[in-house]
Parts: sequence; C-alpha cells; structure tokens
Amino acid sequence: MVDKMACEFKAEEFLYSGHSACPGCGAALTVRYLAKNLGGKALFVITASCWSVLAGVGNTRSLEAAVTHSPFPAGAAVASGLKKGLESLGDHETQVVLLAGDGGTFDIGLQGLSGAAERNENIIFVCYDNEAYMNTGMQRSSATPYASYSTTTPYPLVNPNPKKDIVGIMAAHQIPYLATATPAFPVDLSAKLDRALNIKGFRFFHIFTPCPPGWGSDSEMTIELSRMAVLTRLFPLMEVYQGKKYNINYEPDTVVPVEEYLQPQRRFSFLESHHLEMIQENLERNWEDLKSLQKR
Ligand SMILES: Cc1ncc(C[n+]2csc(CCOP(=O)(O)OP(=O)(O)O)c2C)c(N)n1
Ligand code: SF4
Ligand SMILES: [Mg+2]
Repeated sequence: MVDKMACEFKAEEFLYSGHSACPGCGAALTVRYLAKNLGGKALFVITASCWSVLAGVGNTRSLEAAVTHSPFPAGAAVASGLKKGLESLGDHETQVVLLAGDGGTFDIGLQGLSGAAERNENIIFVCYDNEAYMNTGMQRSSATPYASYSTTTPYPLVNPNPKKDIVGIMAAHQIPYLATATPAFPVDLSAKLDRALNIKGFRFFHIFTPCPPGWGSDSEMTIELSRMAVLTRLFPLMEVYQGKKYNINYEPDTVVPVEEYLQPQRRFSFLESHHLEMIQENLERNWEDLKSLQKR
C-alpha cells in the first residue's frame, strides 16, 4: 500500500517548529500526525520520556494542546481519572490521549496499562516505540529487539532476549480496538485514528518510531527504516477488534530481506550470521501466526 493520499493530509499544524527533537525523530513526526487528526480536541498525558521534553519545558511549549505530565507507572490511571472528570463535567468530546514510550508501556507502565485496559477506560493509549529508554541514554527495554546493542547490553553486546509481544498482550485484554502504525504510512495512521475516535472504550496504538541517535542511523533514514520495517514484515500494519478480529492492513507484494533493514543501523553492528538467520526465522514464524489469526 502506497500512501497515495499523503498529499491530501490535513494541513493544520499543532506541533510548532523549534521543538527540541533530534533531526529525524520518528516520535516527533508521529505526534505531529496524531495532533493533526485530533484537531485540538485532545488532552495529552505524557509519561517520563523524550516527549516529556519535546512538549516544552519551563515556559516554552511546542504542542498546541493541553498537556499533563505523569510518572511512568501512574500514566494510565492519571488519564483514566482525567477522562472521568471531564465526563462528569459534561465534556464528552475531549479525547484523553496517553503518550508513552516503550519503557513507559512495555515495562514500567505495564501494570497501570493492563488495569485501565481491563476496566475498559475510555482513553487512547499511544505507545511510541523507539525500542529503548532513549531520553536517558539508550538503555535496553523489553521492546529492544533481539541481537541489537544498547548501553546496558553486557558482553557480547547483543541483546539475547526477544522483543516483548505487546500486541499479543493487549489483544488478550480484549479491548475494543488496537492498531499498529508507523510514520512512513501517515494516511494509514490517520485512518486508524479516525476509526479509534468513533469507538468508545480503551484504544491502544503501537507506533514504530525510529530514533537516529539511539539506533545509530542517519536522520534522513527515519522514513525509509519505518517503511522497511513494514516491507520486511518485521512490523506488520494491523488492527485487532475486541481481541478477536484481526486485520492485516498491508501485505507486501515484494518482501524486503530483513538484512536491508538492519544494515543501516549501528545498533546491529555486532550481528553475526546466526543472529541474522534467527531474526529472519522468527519474523517468518510471527507473520504466519498473524495470518492464521486473521483467518480465524
Ligand atoms: C521511575 C522512574 N525511573 C526512571 C526515570 C528516568 N527516566 C526518564 S525518561 C526515561 C526513559 C523513558 O523511556 P521510554 O519510555 O522508552 O521513552 P523514550 O525516552 O524512549 O522516549 C527514564 C528512564 C524516571 N523519570 N522515573
Ligand atoms: S533521542 Fe530519539 S526519540 Fe528522543 S528526541 Fe532524539 S530522536 Fe527522538
Ligand atoms: Mg523508548
């Protein structure tokens, strides 16, 4: 799927230039797109992360929206409480959007996330996944991929653990809606957010956001890496309704070998051939599993 309608993407901006993101930050681009779609009718709750800084520090701000900052574990509870408060005041329009990194989602925020999902709180949880604790210097999280390097990966410098299956975990909660997205497919992201806005209850987005300094990639590669993650099928674009109905949004006609995605990233520079084989093997298995879930 080529994002043919990208040129028609909504023009109004809610993320100001001059924000402090690194050049090529996938997380900044993602929130820019989300904020366009939300059109100023959102209250963002942001857990400790790069976005805590990007939204503005001191008397500066970059995001044209109400923002509340929250500690990691409390994010989902803060967002749930704010939504309930707004509804009790008769405001049923403002969307409460929790913005958390992978650390704030896969690790430290997981308990609160699970609780809010299980209670089916009427909020949107957005995990922007740059696959490590980037704001504090690229420490490993449970979203960090197998065989990559991080500043907390001991010798032999490749992460021995697989990436946690957050989509599987959230699908098991049988929430009304969950979707994956990347900034390389902005119209897909926009359409999914529109769908989510028409659904009541807990909605979860897992968004794949390259981070040039953390990944050791060139700034201008961010969109290409986001695209290749989808074309290799390492990061499928998909949706799950009520934890049951799976929908793969895009099946590439020509599959890109995973090596082409890994090679431009210095975090994979310690990779040996057996790691590469394992990555490709896991990817194929996950893809087949996903296809059988879609067929159910
Ligand atoms: C309980 C707690 N531990 C550690 C920190 C320090 N800290 C602030 S941001 C951050 C990294 C968060 O990683 P992630 O959620 O993936 O977001 P990213 O920085 O990658 O955007 C950490 C460890 C903190 N603020 N609170
Ligand atoms: S460290 Fe990564 S996630 Fe954080 S602002 Fe820079 S590019 Fe974005
Ligand atoms: Mg992160």
